[in-house]
Amino acid sequence: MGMQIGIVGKPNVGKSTFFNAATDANAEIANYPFTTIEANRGVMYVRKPCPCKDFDVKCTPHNSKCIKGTRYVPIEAIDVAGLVPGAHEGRGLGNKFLDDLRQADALIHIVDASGSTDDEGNPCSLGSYDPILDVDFLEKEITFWLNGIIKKDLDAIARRCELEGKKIEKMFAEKLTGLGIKEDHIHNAVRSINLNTDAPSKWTEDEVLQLSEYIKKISKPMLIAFNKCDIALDKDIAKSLELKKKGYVVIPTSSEGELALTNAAKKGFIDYNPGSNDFNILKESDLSSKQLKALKYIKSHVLQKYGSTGIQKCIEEAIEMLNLIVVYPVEDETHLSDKKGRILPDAYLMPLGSIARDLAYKVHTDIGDRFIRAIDARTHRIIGADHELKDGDVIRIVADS
Ligand SMILES: Nc1nc2c(ncn2[C@@H]2O[C@H](COP(=O)(O)OP(=O)(O)OP(=O)(O)O)[C@@H](O)[C@H]2O)c(=O)[nH]1
Ligand SMILES: [Mg+2]
Repeated sequence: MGMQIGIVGKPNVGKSTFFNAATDANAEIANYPFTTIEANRGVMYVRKPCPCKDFDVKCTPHNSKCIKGTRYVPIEAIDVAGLVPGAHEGRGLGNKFLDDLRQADALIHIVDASGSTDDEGNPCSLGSYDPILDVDFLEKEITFWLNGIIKKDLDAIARRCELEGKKIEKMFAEKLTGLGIKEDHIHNAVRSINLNTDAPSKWTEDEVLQLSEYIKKISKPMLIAFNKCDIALDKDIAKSLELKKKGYVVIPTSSEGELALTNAAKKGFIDYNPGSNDFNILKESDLSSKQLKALKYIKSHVLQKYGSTGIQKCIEEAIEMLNLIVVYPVEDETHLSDKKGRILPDAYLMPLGSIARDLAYKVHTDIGDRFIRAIDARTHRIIGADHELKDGDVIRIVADS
């Protein structure tokens, strides 16, 4: 299963706009809360230097794209319904929508930095709502949601631990695998909070909440997209400093700007690459004065002011936060091809620390089970199952037939 990034936030902040701008999808966008009810899924792309350059070959990507030597590696995005204060208790569209985030490996929290939506996502006048408030509320909702999941299982788990002598870390990890939690995560949490593993039924509410907080930090790392930066007042954008001081990564974004630019590029009006700090107008005569004005506004109020629309930067920061590397499996290390003769066909995102055997399992369970050895196509060296992979590795797996 691949990696997934959740796009979260209160209603009407631009989650679906961000999602459409980042993915190529066409989710509904509107200026009122709860436009999105069912989650939208799509594919975003992370940019990496394609190994085709180093090997001086022409690649034929299959699961990804290569444009002028830059590989666009896929990662799934999920755009969920807006969350309001009390969502974990079922307020707004509530709990089910938090459950859409179970599989997410990281979260991009879309905040309306322009302060033009209130705590429930209703439109209000520009700059009248403090965007900082959104951050604390969302953290709380996610912690309480996880706390609910943990508490629900705790009684049964505690009983079995105490009666049958089962290990609490192991049982919890099994319960929470769907959240990407591993046994050593729980082990570290239990140690740092100083929980008594022999008597989990005696853990206090507060201790369980601390455990939830800890689990949230490791299982749902979050970065903040300070969205609507195209209209946000400088006094509100400046508040990102407060958040940075607290340790958050904050990126100013204009999802609407990115969407406008990618649409204009698709129609051939402009030459623009996502992530770039500029674009060229190709056919000025084809543009209405309104369109021209909008493009110029994005150039001066977004690209020149913030260096980009921020969308690509968010995706890349999320990958950074997750410590992911990109690895290219091939079946023939001389031609760098698969059975069908495609050159450097697939690019996989994997956690830093992954070993050759992990890659084999990612290609196919069967290949993992029958792993004999691997070959590093860059060095032609034979590597073993436990060899740690590096970013950009091109690897042939040899499996027993
Ligand atoms: N100025 C500006 N407006 C934006 C931006 N991003 C989104 N909007 C506007 O904000 C409103 C809400 O956008 P959506 O993408 O539907 O927001 P959402 O968070 O998905 O909303 P729900 O699905 O209702 O929770 C729309 O009117 C968008 O056009 C932005 O970067 N700048
Ligand atoms: Mg939406």
